[in-house]
Amino acid sequence: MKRIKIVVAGPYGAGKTRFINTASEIETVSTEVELEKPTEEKKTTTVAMDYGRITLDDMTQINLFGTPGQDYLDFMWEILAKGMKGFVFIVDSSKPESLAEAKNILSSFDTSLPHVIAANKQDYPDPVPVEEIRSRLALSDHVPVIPCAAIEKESVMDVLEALTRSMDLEAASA
Ligand SMILES: Nc1nc2c(ncn2[C@@H]2O[C@H](COP(=O)(O)OP(=O)(O)OP(=O)(O)O)[C@@H](O)[C@H]2O)c(=O)[nH]1
Ligand SMILES: [Mg+2]
Repeated sequence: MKRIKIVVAGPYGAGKTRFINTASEIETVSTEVELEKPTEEKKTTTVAMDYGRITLDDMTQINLFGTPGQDYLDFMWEILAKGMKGFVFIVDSSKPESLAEAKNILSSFDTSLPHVIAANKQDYPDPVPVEEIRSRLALSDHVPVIPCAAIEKESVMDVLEALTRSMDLEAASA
């Protein structure tokens, strides 16, 4: 059995935990704590990591590791990124003002590894379009930007499929 480590990264509140919870076939390991000032949309935050798993076939298992989004926990990014084969970078399409910070965070990841951008929260009213996200993050043409709503299984699987395609795991998932 081949076990492939994929990291799910991105800014605070972009939907990393939700993405892994939706994708995982096992109950996820989470490290959520309640926010001191919860909002209607966000009541908890990740303080260490998320973990979930997906079996592609008899031979391949994807292990998903989610990062915490808060600045003061950024030391966890390098720890979680160790040994990853690729990553999903999640941005919040409902908050255009978060994209500058997203670009900054992306620059601290190894973009020579296979990665895709999940333009998340596309189910919100007036989300930032995919092409604008591409230009705001100054992405190379070969980096896929996939529209996503992490509340839907089909949508998160589209993102993971785009990543496994760019990792050349197609044969494994066939
Ligand atoms: N409607 C909708 N809600 C979403 C989507 N993605 C995430 N959410 C919600 O947005 C909120 C924040 O999502 P989280 O998964 O906690 O975000 P996170 O990136 O893990 O946040 P931190 O770990 O605190 O950085 C939660 O209430 C999610 O349920 C989406 O695509 N659509
Ligand atoms: Mg989280």
